[in-house]
Amino acid sequence: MVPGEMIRLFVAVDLPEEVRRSLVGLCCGVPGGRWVNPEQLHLTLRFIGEVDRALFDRIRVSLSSVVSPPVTLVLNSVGSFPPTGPPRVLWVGFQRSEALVSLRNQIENALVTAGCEAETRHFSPHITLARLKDVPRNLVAPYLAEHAGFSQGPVDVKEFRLYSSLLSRQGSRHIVEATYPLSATGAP
Ligand code: 2AM
Repeated sequence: MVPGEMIRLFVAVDLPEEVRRSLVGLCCGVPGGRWVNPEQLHLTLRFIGEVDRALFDRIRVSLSSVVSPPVTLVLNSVGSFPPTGPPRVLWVGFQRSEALVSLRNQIENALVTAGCEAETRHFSPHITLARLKDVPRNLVAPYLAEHAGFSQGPVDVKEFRLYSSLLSRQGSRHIVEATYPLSATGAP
């Protein structure tokens, strides 16, 4: 990073190859959908946004204080957002996991300790499959009906990552900035 430059960050969980492969099977069937690149399918735990070098360094260090056992996730729904009006996002959702919420809360505390502003938005774990623009709800309904029975897992999550995101006209590129293991004992 050059001095004065800002970096766009988020914290996420990556998915095992076999899960991503099953998600790729969901990535078609809505005309006009901009489907996420299969390598970029992930579960965002916290979007941080643009930060400067000093805050970036504090975030990297602070996230290493997160102590959590591995988390088991079950993917169990396919939906769209927002609930009314034209749909903008197609997503896969998860069975509620207290362990995931606890991990997310620890990450939030670590980020606030580092100097980030607290997140006020509700945590709604999902994997974005596609972004939609001007796609009417009646084109999305058959897709949602077709995939209503989707489920995948359990999936063991053994680490989370700090990512940077480079935006360009071709789309975004995600770069792993740090990886944080989850361990039952708290030791790496
Ligand atoms: P999404 O999964 O809901 O699309 C990298 O861009 C990740 O950060 C994406 O997974 C995206 O969430 C999330 N993200 C991007 N911009 C965001 C914003 N303004 N608010 C919340 N999350 C955002």
